[in-house]
Amino acid sequence: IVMYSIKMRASKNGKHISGAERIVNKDEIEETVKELVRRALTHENGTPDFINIKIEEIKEEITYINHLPIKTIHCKDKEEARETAKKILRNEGIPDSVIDYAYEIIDKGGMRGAAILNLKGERLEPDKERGVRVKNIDTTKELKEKILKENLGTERTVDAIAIASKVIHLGVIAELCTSDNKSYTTGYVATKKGYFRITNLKKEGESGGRVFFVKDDVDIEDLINKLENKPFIIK
Ligand code: PML
Repeated sequence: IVMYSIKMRASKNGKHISGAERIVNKDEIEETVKELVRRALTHENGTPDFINIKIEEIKEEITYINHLPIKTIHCKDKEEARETAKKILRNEGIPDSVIDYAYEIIDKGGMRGAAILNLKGERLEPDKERGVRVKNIDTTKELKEKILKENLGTERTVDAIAIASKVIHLGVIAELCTSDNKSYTTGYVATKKGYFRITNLKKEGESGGRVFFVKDDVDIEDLINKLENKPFIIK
């Protein structure tokens, strides 16, 4: 059946406030547009003066994959949380110096997308200010409900599990993420072993960001093209 991608982005005075996307069938378009407009208008970052809604038929075949298993690790403070994340990343063969560089990048904040680091610590994303944005993804209703009902995570987890599951499926070794929302201090590390939510991965008031760790011999153009354009539904 024909599926449609619906993307929303909202801004104020040219500054990004919120964005979201869905992949739905024709019958769900109207309702989904309504839901996304509501999301734009009620965002904690303020009321937008510009909302863009884009609806496109998806021509490419959609890949359906299972979500990474979700585990929450409770840490008492940022120090413990960072050490916990580091251990998980080390287990995937990522050198400490590269992990420290990733922490610098996410703490600096200000990127709309992700930085991409290889194991030598080289940054591979073409636009270092903006980073790479993972697009053309959605989760099934069932997965959304499961995460919220079973208290596996929050609304933010629902969006993040889609990104993490897609990037790991495409061969990214690991992802490190903290929220760009100043008051949301739970972050995560994702590897092929799972999506590990880590509490207190940053302090209240701090910036956030995303880093993807990739192999040195990665075909970066192909990877970025798939991260941005290859449609995935996470179930
Ligand atoms: C979690 O699962 O609670 C961590 C989600 C971090 C999401 C980052 C963001 O705000 O986009």
